[in-house]
Amino acid sequence: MKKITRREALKLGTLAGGSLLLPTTLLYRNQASIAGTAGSPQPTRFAVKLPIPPVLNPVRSDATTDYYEMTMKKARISILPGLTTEIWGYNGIAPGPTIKQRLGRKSVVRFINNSVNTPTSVHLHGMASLPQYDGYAEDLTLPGYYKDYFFPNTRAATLWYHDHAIHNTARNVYMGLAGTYLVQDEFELGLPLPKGQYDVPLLIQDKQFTNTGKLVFDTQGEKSQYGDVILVNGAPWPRMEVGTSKYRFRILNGSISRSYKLALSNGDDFIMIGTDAGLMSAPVNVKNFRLGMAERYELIIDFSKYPVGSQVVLQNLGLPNNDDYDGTDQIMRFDVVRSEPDNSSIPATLRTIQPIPESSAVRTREFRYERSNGLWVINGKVWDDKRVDANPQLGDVEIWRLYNNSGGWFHPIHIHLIDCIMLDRNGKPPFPYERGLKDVFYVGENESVRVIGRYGPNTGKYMSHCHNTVHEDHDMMNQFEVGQGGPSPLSDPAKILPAPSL
Ligand SMILES: [Cu+2]
Repeated sequence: MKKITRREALKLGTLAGGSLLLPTTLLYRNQASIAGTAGSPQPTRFAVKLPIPPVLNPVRSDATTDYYEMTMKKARISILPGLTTEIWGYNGIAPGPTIKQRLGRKSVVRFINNSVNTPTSVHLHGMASLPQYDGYAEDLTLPGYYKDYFFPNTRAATLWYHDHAIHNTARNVYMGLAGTYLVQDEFELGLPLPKGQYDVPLLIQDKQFTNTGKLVFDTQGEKSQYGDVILVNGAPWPRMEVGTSKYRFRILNGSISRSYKLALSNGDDFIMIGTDAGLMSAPVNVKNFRLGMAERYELIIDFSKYPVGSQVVLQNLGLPNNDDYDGTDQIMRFDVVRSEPDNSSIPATLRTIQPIPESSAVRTREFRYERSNGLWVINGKVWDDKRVDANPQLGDVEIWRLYNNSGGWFHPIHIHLIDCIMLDRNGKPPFPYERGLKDVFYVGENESVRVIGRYGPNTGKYMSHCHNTVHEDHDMMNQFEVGQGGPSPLSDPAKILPAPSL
């Protein structure tokens, strides 16, 4: 990632013309020292309670399938105290409602494009959906129309749904079009891990606001979108009241361009239990971990070790190039407020993950991610929906080497459809916490990673791209085609129908 100097960061802000009328709960950073410029209004940290997005109920269910409905619409909500902010949200909230599903049941989600005034495409990130339900970038649903998406729920994992419209993914996700989608299975529910209110999704994002509360979307010339306010589940630097128990957190980086290096303020360990595609084979303790955009990690924090009255801050140690703003070094705070028994435990073995031996790979492909002549390119090329860059046959095991020769940028690379295992990073073993099934691979500055995966279970065209969605939009994305003759990734136009009047 390119370093942003403080001066450049301040330039992203807006003129502080209305500063005399500020709500008293907001402070404008550097207001006194830098005449005429300011960052976002800065709310008091840890003042608001962590919101938990509502779980969406199906509109109906039958023996095999649950049917859901979500409407993408503009809404004005309060994010910063005393100000209102226009967002584009699924059902008018950001993050959108959580879908909770069981392995093996099917979902049909009717995504209605109502008032966002832009074409949309919805990707359920982490699901092996058929090509026409995978949120292909050109498979657009126009305002006033809806599309029914079919999701097979074949993996127990923390997934997320978000917009994937060609050239506008970053803006649409930034404006709020993202939400959590959980799939659980009987096996996992049978483990003694923390459950119910002790199983908490944390969707982390950074945003920038004007002094009137408007979201600022500025990619600095199609490079990156950074914010100076950290939101968790939509609330700025929230506080969560916890008991003396173990909690399971499902952490998702839903930011556009910012990665994090998370740690606890008391120096204690996280107990990592899951990666993008579900539980790891065994828990592993780490002091901190790197979290690229779209990556998910599941972890346990054991608050039974702390006396009531303790406060533990979830910190962002950042990366060398990631120290652009004050305040982004903190994410949220946990306040231990009550003593309670804890019946949960962490099994030494979580699940069996079938290894994919390197010897089973039938070929290796190489993908170079770089900036060239002002464009984000893969092997020198920008996105072209007519071009296919890899054609594994159904069931083939392939090794992909993803590499980044630049010291100035990092690229979290997302491969749709399949889950892979990282073989190595710069020839060395992956970090202990990333040794699970994953669909996003953090390719850091001057890094090369090798990932192995089996292509299937579907045939057809699927995208692969950088999950800095600004890079993805302009145009660090390509596609592979599994087997031959799979369905088109484009919807049958007859199946995109006018939206019901609302
Ligand atoms: Cu990138």
